[in-house]
Amino acid sequence: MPADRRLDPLASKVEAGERLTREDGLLIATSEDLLGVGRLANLVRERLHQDRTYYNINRHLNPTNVCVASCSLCAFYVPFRRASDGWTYTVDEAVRLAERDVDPSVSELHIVGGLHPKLRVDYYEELFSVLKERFPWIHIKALTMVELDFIASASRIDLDELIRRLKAAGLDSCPGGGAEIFAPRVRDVICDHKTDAGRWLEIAELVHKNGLRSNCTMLYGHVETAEERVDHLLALRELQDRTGGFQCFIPLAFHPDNTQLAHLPPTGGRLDLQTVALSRLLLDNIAHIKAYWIMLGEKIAQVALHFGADDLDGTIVDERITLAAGGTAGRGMSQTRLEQLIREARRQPVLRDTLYRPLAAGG
Ligand code: V47
Repeated sequence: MPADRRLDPLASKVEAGERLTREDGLLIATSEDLLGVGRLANLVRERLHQDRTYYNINRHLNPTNVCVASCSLCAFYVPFRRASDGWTYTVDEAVRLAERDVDPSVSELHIVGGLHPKLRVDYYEELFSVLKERFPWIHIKALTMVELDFIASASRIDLDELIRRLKAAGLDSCPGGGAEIFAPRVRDVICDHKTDAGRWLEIAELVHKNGLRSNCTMLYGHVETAEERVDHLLALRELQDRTGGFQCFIPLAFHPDNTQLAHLPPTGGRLDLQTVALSRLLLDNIAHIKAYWIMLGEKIAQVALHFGADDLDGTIVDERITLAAGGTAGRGMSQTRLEQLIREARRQPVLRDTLYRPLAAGG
């Protein structure tokens, strides 16, 4: 693979800490020189975090897979008219599942699910407050911008009120899902009828204004172009300039199995690594880039620690979204294995909480 000399001017910019442009982004996204791109992203990663690589001890909880959105990208949902084929937990059932999975070492519950018209604000208020009562130390990272949008309208309240009430009940931050790709052309194909890009960004801004941090994501490797990937990242960068509320970006590798887009091939390691690097280089105002091992697989996630990523996500245990779409990485990983992967990559593991504060290891 010959070195791409067109990256040379970018190297000077990256070394000087200058912001990259849309054209720079396009060059990075389309360059044949994967290692050249990776080297640049690694410079930024090491400037920000040296060898540190973050992970957490977390658990996932999906209160329902019943969803009115029917996105073609998704293998997780059951449509509302076939609700009995899916699951919708009562608050008691959801708390029992959490009791099965949570022990004192777990610092975060990641709670997301389908858009179920009967699960309104009072359900989530009760769920979060009972979970907080039961596990007072736990950080509740729950509900994407798309879910917040839906719950507010199903509950006939405005988003400000929804966020205030959920926060009072125990919501601590929001995950980054549902952003997909912002381009309307792509949304029409992969997630028609869902909260659009402008609204996703507006709600993220509102979440940040209400004092909650959130993450952000991009689902890549389906029908989007390199331009659409770059523009998605630039829209996130622009919002972050205004709010500073995103703490982490997660590139999500599309898994086609059992979706309406099952004819598409899964992503390859090259696109995975180039997208991690592109994200690190363009998102100069977001501190952390997560190589989500469940979607990337252990090995690509590990190598991504040299292509711009500084976080592997967590121990997880019961992940259902990727599993439904043919994910083969497994559903959970031990703390020991996460640390092994990080050390074998010649990086230093740092056990963190959701807000990236280091925790004493050995839990
Ligand atoms: O919103 C759905 C995506 C997201 C598929 O914030 C799919 O820390 C691939 O957002 N193939 C959920 N992706 C996952 C997510 C996430 C994961 C880990 C950490 C955080 C965080 C957020 O997964 C969905 C959607 O964008 N998704 N179906 C699929 N077939």
